[in-house]
Amino acid sequence: SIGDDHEAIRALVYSEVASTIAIDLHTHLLPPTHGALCLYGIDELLTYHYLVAEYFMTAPPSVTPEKFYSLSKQKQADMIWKALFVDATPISEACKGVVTTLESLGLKEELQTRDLEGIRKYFRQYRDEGIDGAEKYSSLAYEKAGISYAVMTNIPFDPLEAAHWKPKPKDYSKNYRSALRVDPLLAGDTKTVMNALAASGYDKTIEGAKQYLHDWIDIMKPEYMMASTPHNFVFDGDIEPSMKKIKRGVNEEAMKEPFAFTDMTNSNCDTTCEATDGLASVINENHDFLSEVLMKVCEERDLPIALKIGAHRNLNPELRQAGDGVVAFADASMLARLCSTFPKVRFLATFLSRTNQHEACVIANKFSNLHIYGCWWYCNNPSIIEEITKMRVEMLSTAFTAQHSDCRVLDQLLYKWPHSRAVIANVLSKEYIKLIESGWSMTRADLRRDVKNLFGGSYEKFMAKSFV
Ligand code: RAT
Ligand code: ZN
Repeated sequence: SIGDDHEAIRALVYSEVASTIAIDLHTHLLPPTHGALCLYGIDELLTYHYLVAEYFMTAPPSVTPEKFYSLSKQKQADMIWKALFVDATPISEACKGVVTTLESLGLKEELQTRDLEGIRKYFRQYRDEGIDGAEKYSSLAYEKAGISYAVMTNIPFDPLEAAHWKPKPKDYSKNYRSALRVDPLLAGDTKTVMNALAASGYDKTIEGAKQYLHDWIDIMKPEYMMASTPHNFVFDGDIEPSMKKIKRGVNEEAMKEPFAFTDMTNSNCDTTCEATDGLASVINENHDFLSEVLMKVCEERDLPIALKIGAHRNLNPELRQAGDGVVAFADASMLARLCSTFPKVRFLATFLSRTNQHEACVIANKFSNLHIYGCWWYCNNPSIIEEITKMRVEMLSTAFTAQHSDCRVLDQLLYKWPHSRAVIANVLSKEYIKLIESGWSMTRADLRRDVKNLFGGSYEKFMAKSFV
């Protein structure tokens, strides 16, 4: 069994955490067979939306986002490199990530000399080989990061992406698994849903919408369904079925918030909005996509739904993807209502706001159809990962998934995972030291089992459960 020497315990925990093969249960990575949608290389790394947002904090006012986005990706990357890596020290987490990534690829000298062209040259060896090069690079990234597979985000409502699934795609690498992303259904975005149904020849009815999902499930074979909730999402599950004019979609009060949304009627379309014109008789306000379509299909196919709760889209619309933000505090009790209203459905959930994390642990402790995962986006910073992980271990033991990467660019696996592993190992070693000091004896195999659970084992056990 493991001795009580603190340094030895730390070393053991670090080594187990560093070597465990993890599952990355939510990313935006797409396989090399998706062609240009498989993002990798320095220009993609530098134009990651976290870095674009950071760049605009101090960019000269003459560089408007519109101007910036009209430039080639390479030119955008040049500007970000100069501003954040040459004229400043890359000390933020997103910048440090680029440094860690390049270091791990062996580009030390290029880093020392700030040689962006040299870095580009390195990636050219893969680019020049087209899909084969991308496959090679992809395998390298998964192996170096110690990831067995990453779950993608597959959006049928996005025509560019959908084109890669119809006709049926070639087999893609086992490093990738799919997830069917259905935000418009949860947001009550009637317009997008109706357009998608019409474009593929489905009836604009609840049955048509269900069939649409069933067919996409047959095509994509997803691990789970997935959606992020709009910031003003409400779910009042306890109201009488007869009064089921469900308060889905948006909260009127929240809509009066001081932010102006250019596309509010698009993405958070209320039941009364024009998008339902001519359809109101078919799908009306008494139906709702969440209960009648999404939850029903999750039950019928025994598929979990992964929720990302608390994003405030378009905080600064000019910045496009880089302009999405955080809502201070989401109504986490909504998650408890979902878990109890739909007991046959399994929910995976993560919250964007730091202030929701404690409540999330309490809810996970009460509902066995809920699994908490990862530290998302603005919480995916070492200081916050540390406090969240500590709290989760204290409240949930190892029955949660410590991290997911949310990578959009393949190379990011090479920093997001080592950064998170270091923080998690630090938290765990302190907990094991306390436990061993208080008289518990344990073996390295016990430690290995725990670490495995936190990095994907608990997720797979949750995925193997069924309440149907
Ligand atoms: O973290 C991110 O990259 C965000 O932009 C979101 O896409 C988020 O991860 C999401 O899946 O909604
Ligand atoms: Zn994401």
